[in-house]
Amino acid sequence: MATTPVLMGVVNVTPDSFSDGGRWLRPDAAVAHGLGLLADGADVLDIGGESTRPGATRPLVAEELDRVVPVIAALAAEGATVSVDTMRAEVAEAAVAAGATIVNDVSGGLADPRILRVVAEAGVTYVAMHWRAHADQMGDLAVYDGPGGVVAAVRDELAARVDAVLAAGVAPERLVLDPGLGFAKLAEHNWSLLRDLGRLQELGLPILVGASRKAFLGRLLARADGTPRPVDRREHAHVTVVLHCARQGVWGLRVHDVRASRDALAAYDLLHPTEGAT
Ligand code: PMM
Repeated sequence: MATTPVLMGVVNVTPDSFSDGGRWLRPDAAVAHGLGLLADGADVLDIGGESTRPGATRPLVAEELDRVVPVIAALAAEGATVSVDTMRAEVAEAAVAAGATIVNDVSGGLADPRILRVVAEAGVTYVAMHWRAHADQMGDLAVYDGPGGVVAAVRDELAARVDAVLAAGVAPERLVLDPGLGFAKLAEHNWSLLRDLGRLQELGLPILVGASRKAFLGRLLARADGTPRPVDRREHAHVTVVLHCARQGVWGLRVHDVRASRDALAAYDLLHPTEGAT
């Protein structure tokens, strides 16, 4: 029996994230945004200081630390459950010291393998996302022509990360997997992964999905001339993805508009009581 997914509200403390870059760059603006997401019903706040938009260049470690640590400290002090969205061991370490209890690593430990030891030693939850390369190279790697296509490839590549994460000493009950929608993936790959979430769940671990505001939704809703629907006008399609994921029994959803997903899940839980609420 499925339970209502955890809603992870996104706080991007970056100048250039594709969905909300620059809006919450000042610490006080980021903290206020996080508090607003909590009021809207977020279970977790995911604080990130590095944009992973296709083609993005990486911030210096010091810049990333300056962006996220004060925001994490302030939101953890308010009682929020805080996740840090980072690929760097040094940032994960500082974030945990500031109060983060989840490390959300879009590289699944590939970008900076020491992050796995940091997570193991801290005893925090680890989200390992499917990833092939940094943002400046991932576009060339959206190729899945082996048997079973994208779903088999993502499952097998995630299974290899699970082995590495567990070998580093992270407890299995602290591990969450994520298919990494939009990371080295074309729109058709994202839709295939969403349709076949059950294949990823065969790995026996909770699944987090981040579809919110992504380009594949903009393409789905494009104008007749091919112009993608702007980032802030993709929410109806996204909420449908959210309900689909809830039906598949995902553990969590990483979303920008917490209120929209929370409201939709409230109605969904009443309509599907046998699958629903905890
Ligand atoms: N997507 C983005 C950033 N972090 N983390 C996880 N676990 N899963 C995702 O799909 C994911 C992520 C990129 O989106 P954003 O720029 O809107 O934050």
